[in-house]
This record gives sequence, structure tokens and C-alpha cells, in this order.
Amino acid sequence: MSKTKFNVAVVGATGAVGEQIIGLLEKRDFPVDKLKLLSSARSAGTVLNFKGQEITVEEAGPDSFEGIDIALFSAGGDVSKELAPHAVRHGAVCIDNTNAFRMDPTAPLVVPEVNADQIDKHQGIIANPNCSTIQMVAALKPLYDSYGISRIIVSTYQAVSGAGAKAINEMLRQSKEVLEGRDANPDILPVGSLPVKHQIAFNAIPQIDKFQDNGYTLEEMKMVRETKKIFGDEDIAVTATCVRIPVIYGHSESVYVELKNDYELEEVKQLLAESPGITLVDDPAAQAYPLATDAAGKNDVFVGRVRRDLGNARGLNLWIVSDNLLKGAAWNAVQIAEIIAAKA
Ligand code: NAP
Ligand code: 3JN
Repeated sequence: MSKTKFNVAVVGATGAVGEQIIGLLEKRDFPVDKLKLLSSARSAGTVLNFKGQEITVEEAGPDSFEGIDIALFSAGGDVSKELAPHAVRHGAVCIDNTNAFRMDPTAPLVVPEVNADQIDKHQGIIANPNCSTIQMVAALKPLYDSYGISRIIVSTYQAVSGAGAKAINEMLRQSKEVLEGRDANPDILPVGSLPVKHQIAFNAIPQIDKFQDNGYTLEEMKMVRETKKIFGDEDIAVTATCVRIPVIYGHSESVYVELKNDYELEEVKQLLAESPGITLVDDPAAQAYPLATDAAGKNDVFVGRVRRDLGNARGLNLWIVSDNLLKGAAWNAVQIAEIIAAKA
């Protein structure tokens, strides 16, 4: 039976990612029949607008998903673990923005530009990768296909919005405190397992998420594991250093890749320029390269500073920037929903 309109639920509708999902469903004219907006009890009763219609946010629970075709989750991993199975039980396909199911072998981990073919293999849950992984693998896909990739060394420069609205407010408050000659009072960042906090204003914090026993942070390990799963290639060597910087929207990444085969620099640039979802901004003569301020609010992944490693002819450096709440979360999820809808 083919469907033309879908009942859609957004879990975490009042959050930073949820807000972007609702905006994209409207902007992309997604074929929504009924839209159900869900949050915790804290925001239940809030009225949100969708296509000129007022929708009252409801508290999410196991029975929220009756009649729902597609459920988009961005309310944290614990909520996904508890409620996504109930959504599946009611017949919904879940697209989950959290870490809860990313490494679950039954859940495809999808970036449409890389592995859209995995979507059909879902058993009710499709996982959206971490924002830092999404923009990197989207940019590297054309190089992976043309030359093969043996090694990736990535350093990220991540926006505070990745840690939620409270982190944005903290950065703005601290900036004011420092500019006024007062002490910055750290309260939120880094998000980790200890109550130790550091100044983010005018600073760079080399910790995103909790430390693991191996000395890497969880964000860094997400990049390692998710990259291998998305490419379906356990042999790619990936090492990451994830850093929080005082930018509001847009993650930037310095990425070094070792290709398996020889390449021509101009061919690499052409491949990137021709790839869907990628915008090449690479003109040193004009001092043109991707900037977080330009990427903010846009769906694409921006790539520039493309240059050969002077010590390794198969080594390549790139600068990759994207809006962490759009391609890094909401847009990737809505893209997956669009593919599901087109096939239904
Ligand atoms: P946020 O702004 O803090 O929003 C959290 C949302 O979850 C709010 O709508 C909140 O509702 C809802 N929520 C919290 N507890 C809930 C519960 N028990 N039941 C139902 N809803 C609940 O956070 P965010 O920045 O949007 O991020 C949300 C999640 O998305 C993150 O925890 C993360 O897992 C994921 N995320 C993924 C990426 C990525 O890299 N793909 C990027 C950012 C975030 P209330 O208004 O009622 O509190
Ligand atoms: O910090 C960032 O820039 C990205 C943060 C993502 C995030 C934040 C809280 C919980 C995640 C994620 O998507 O991996 C999670 C989580 O789901 O574990």
C-alpha cells in the first residue's frame, strides 16, 4: 500500500534540535498528515506553530505513538532507549538523533550521501550519527569511493550549541563577564563525569563528553566507531581530538586523510565540487574558505583548504565546516525521513 502523507512525531520538540526538525519539516514541505509534538512534563502544554497551525506539546510516554508512521527522536539517549521500542511496537519507523542505538548492529547508522542503501535494512530504528562524524564522512565519501582511505586524523573545533541552549548562554554570559573585567564563572562546560568546569569564553576546551579509560573522550570515540560503521570498513584508522570553542553555531574540522591510491589535487577538488550536499569553498587567492558564520543556517557541508601533505604524496589536508544542528542533526534526520517517505 502506498502512502502519500505521514503522521509524524517529534520527541524533544521543544529542544534545540527539535526546533530545527520542525522548521525543516515545514520548509521542505514534508508530506505531514498529523504532527505530534512531544517533550517532558516540563514543557507539556507549550504551543508551537507548524505551517500556521498551533500545536500543543504533549508529554511523551509509551502510548504516544499510536498511528504514528515516522518518529524523530532528539530528547537524549535515555528517552530514546525507553520510548523508541514503544514507537516501533506501534508501527512507527524511528529516526534517532542520540547515541542510544548508533552501534546497535540492528540499527543502520545513516548519512544519506554515504550509505542511503542501509535505510531499507532497518528493523524499526535508524540512527543518526554524531554531528562531528556526519560532516566528516559526508565530505570524505567521494574520496573514499575514488581512491580509498587508509587513515584519518581529525581535530574538531565545536560550537557551544552542540552542548545545548545552556552552553550557549554560558558562553555569552562569560564573554560579558570577562569583557567587564570580572571573573568568568564556569558552570556547564565541559559536560563530563566530574563537577570540574572550565571557562569557555576566549578559550578552547579539549574535552567533549566524558573521558574513557583509553584517554580519549566519548565524542572522540564516537567519531572513531561511527566512521568505521558508516563506511562499513573496520580497517580505516581513525584518531580524533575534539575541542569546544566559543562559536555559537557550526562545527569546524581540520581533517588529514591518507588515501590508498595516488591522486591529482585538481581532481579531488572537482570531485568535492560535484558531490551532492558538499560546497567547495577553496580560493586562497581570494582568502576564501569555509567559515562557521557562513555555514550557520545552511544544510550543506562546506570544504576548503584542500592541499597535499608535503611529506606524503597520498596525504591530504581539508577544512570541513557545517551547521551542527542542521546537517549535524536535524537535516540529516529529515533527509532520511524524506527517503523513507519517497519509498512508502
Ligand atoms: P535540548 O535543547 O536540551 O532539548 C532537549 C529536548 O528533550 C527538549 O524538548 C526536552 O523537553 C526533551 N526531553 C528531555 N527529557 C525528556 C523526557 N524525559 N521525555 C521527553 N522529552 C524529554 O537538547 P538538544 O540540543 O535539542 O539535544 C537533544 C538530544 O539530541 C541530545 O541529548 C543528543 O542526544 C541529541 N543531539 C544529537 C546531536 C548530533 O550530533 N546528532 C547534536 C545535538 C544533540 P523539555 O522542554 O520538556 O525539557
Ligand atoms: O557536543 C556536541 O557538539 C555534540 C553533542 C552531541 C550529544 C550531546 C548530548 C548527548 C550527543 C550525541 O549526539 O552524541 C548525546 C548523545 O546522544 O549521547
